[in-house]
Amino acid sequence: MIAAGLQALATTLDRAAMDRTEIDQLTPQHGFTLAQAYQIQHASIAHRHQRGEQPIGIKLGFTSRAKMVQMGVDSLIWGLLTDAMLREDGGMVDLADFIHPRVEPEVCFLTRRVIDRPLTLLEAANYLEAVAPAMEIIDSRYRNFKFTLEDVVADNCSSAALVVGTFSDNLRGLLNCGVAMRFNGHAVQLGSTGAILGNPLRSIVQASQLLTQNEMVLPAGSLIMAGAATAAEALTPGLHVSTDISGLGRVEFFTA
Ligand code: OOG
Repeated sequence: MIAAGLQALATTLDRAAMDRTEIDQLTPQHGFTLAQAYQIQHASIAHRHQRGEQPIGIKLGFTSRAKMVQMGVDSLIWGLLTDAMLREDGGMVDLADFIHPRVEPEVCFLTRRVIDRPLTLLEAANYLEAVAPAMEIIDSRYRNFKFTLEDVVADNCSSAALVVGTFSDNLRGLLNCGVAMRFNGHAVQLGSTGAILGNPLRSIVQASQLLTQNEMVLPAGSLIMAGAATAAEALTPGLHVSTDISGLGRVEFFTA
């Protein structure tokens, strides 16, 4: 597919996100490669930057078996985060901002040093300032939340919003922390941080490799969302949504 075609698909996805309207999957009609899907993703996020949104970091997806099984996809993916996606810890999230939002429990890292080369697992913690419990709100722009790997990558990996809790420096205690996501106090997903690549610090290693392959540099002070520890849950209005991660604390929001 030629560059103009990729640009047109990027505009279609950006509009679907801005207008909160679902669209048909793109690959059946337009058939693009994974490398082209990332070009579409970057062109689509460039529209956001042109509107004044600031880059704040990156997210990884499908870093846990639970998520791969839920969505029928088996490769790690990554997307770009902007400041307009941030929601307040403890605040109200208006579901009118989304098409068919789902929430998933994650850990979020804050980087301390620029990441400009592939890191080893031993090095990863030295590049980090802090870690926080977090939740990601995903909102596929595709009808019925159904997609191929190429489709979801082009759609910035379903990124829609994120809520980040309080940062701490507990960076080396993340191997097997209990994760409990609750709706109105009832557990809806239970898991462990170990579900994220066996050790969430591996998401830093993966992120550093992906960035280097794409000749991108992640500035110090960036966020890295490590990917969901459990399957995602559909959001409805009137919920108090909380995630507790042992050793990291709680992150929460309300839906309207
Ligand atoms: C794609 C995004 C997956 C994760 O944490 O695994 C993801 C999706 O499920 O729509 O963000």
